Amino acid sequence: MRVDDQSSAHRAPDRSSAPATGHATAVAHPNIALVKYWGKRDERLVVPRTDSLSMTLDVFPTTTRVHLAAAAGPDTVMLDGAPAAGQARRRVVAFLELVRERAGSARAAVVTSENTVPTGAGLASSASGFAALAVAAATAYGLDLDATALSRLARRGSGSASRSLFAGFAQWHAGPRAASDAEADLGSYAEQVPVGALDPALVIAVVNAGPKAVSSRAAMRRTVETSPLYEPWTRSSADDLVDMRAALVRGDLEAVGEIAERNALGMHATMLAARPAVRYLAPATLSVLDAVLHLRQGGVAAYATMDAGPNVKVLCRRADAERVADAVRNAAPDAAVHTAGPGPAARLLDGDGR
Ligand code: 2P0
Repeated sequence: MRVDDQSSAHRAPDRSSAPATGHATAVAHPNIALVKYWGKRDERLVVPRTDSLSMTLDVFPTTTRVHLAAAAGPDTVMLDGAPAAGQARRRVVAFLELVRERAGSARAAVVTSENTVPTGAGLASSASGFAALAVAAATAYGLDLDATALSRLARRGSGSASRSLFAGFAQWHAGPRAASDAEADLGSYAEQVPVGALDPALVIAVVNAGPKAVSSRAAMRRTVETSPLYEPWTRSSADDLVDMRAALVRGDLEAVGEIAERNALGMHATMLAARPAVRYLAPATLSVLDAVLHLRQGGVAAYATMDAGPNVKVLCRRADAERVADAVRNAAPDAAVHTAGPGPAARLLDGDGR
């Protein structure tokens, strides 16, 4: 299966001759937003306040298997070899409930998910996780969904997961202000965006792989409710989105990087102004930001973006990635440094619907 063949990549396989066993395995990659998602319009439906735009990575895939039990009962959720507990388990079970409701099924599921990204490190394991779960669960429960419908479904698990369905670059639409829940749900999905000649790399500096002190879900809620900088950021982010799409089509890496960096710093400014402040940036983060400035002063196109954590992702040309990685290692000697390029769409590895 070709990774860029999005029309067929997500469809359940032909079940006409297969036994109805109810199982599927899917793989998805994380994505890093260049125009950020920060704040919801609807918490339950996970509809965002603004559009966002991301690059899917070719590293840190999540592989998720869903196997249906014969009857109703408690779901089993295994994350990285251990039973999921608390909030992590509740989110997966709530997602399965949504799929069961749509499929008209009561069967319990056994979910086994293996991450290769450090969980909770601001590297979007929830994006790859819920994208892979959406593809695997939809297939196992016999829903025949196209990429757009899978994107909407993945969104309900975690907003950024809506973008991980797609290869390369994807825009997640907030959708129009809607009169009903059904309309709001339909209007909010991601789709792949066209890109000109661009050979980008993201050099990822993991300065702290531990779990974050404040979840992004709680942090964005606090920002929306209390930050006086939030509304102005949503307006400038709408402009950033338009500029970003144009820069991507032109293949203008400098412009893509400048827009991504200003959008991310603006997002962090909204959090710093929340009450109480949400501060994810650590001393090592700022050291890497200094190194990025220094690279630019030396003529290397390098631009930083940070998510809900202290880690830094530096956008650059692939040809400059080694040099950028060396500069990052010098600036943050304790950081683990990875280099990623644009990655593939989420896809089904195997599966038979119920
Ligand atoms: C993003 N982040 O656009 C932004 C930038 C973090 C900072 O999407 O509540 O885990 O599950 O929808 O998707 C992280 O938030 O939040 C995120 P929920 P999610 O990538």
